[in-house]
Amino acid sequence: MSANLINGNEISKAVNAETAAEVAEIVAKYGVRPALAVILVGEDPASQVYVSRKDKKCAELGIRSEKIVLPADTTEAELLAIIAKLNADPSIHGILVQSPVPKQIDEQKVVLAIDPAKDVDCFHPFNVGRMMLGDFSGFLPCTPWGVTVLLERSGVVTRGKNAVVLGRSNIVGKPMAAMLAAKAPFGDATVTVCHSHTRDLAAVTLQADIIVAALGIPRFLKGDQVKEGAVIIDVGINRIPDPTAKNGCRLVGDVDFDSVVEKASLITPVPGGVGPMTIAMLMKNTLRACRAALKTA
Ligand code: L34
Repeated sequence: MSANLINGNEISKAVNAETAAEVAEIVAKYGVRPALAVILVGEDPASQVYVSRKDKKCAELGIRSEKIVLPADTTEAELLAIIAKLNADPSIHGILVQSPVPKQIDEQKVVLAIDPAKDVDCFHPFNVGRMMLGDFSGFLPCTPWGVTVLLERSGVVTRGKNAVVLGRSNIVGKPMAAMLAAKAPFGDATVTVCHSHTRDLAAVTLQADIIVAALGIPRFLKGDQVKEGAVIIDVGINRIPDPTAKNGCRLVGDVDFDSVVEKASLITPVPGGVGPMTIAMLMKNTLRACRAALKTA
């Protein structure tokens, strides 16, 4: 078998078109424009790319974006002061601090400082807890939510399937596993979470109908670890050296695409898979934040 591609660019475009229509409706009805503050601390080149993509997508959809770029030596107190100001500003509905932040800043403190009502990343324990308890009407974590939308819009049924999540990070693996296992249209799967201490990984992944790879190791998952016909979602975005590329590097996922494509029925590419969905769902969360502020949700 040679897999069909799940086109994240196309699916995100459809989601974004729905968001743009809802934004226009809110502006027309209430005279309020949804607004997102995106804070970037430092000059990490990958983060710069992601943040400017978020900024651009806001503009395209009619969301006001306030991009705040701070120097790499910004103190924790300075950042917390900026967050406090944004929390208090009723014209700002969503606040996001791009991760990772420089090491003098405690990321957990930053997460706790953001008003849960503006936490469009769904990183705050209040929002994580609410989601874990089965309330999916608030914020949802952008990347896992994007994965569920990719599956749904590709016609993949999760109910009763064996889903394996590779990786247990707070931003992807953990919430991904929770969503796939949830009593919900995008859930009802039997979920196994694998990580660096998993024994005989292939024995687990070979049982999987759906695999979500989010461990941050370039081309980790190989074709011989995948069951014939499985659905493969690659969350990884790794930059590896490539002397033939014009900027000297190339993006690869956590899946060894060339070997896995031969076994899978459906597979997401990198780039053009999960990445654009993360941004599309961030836009949706911003809309939810605005609606909640207007009490129209
Ligand atoms: N606070 N930090 C916070 N929220 C987030 O949701 C993120 N993330 C991750 C990193 N730090 C964060 C993102 O935005 C990863 N991430 C992200 C978002 C978008 C894309 C990649 C990562 C993306 O658009 N990827 C393109 C390729 C971009 C490129 O050429 O580098 C793609 O097609 O996959």
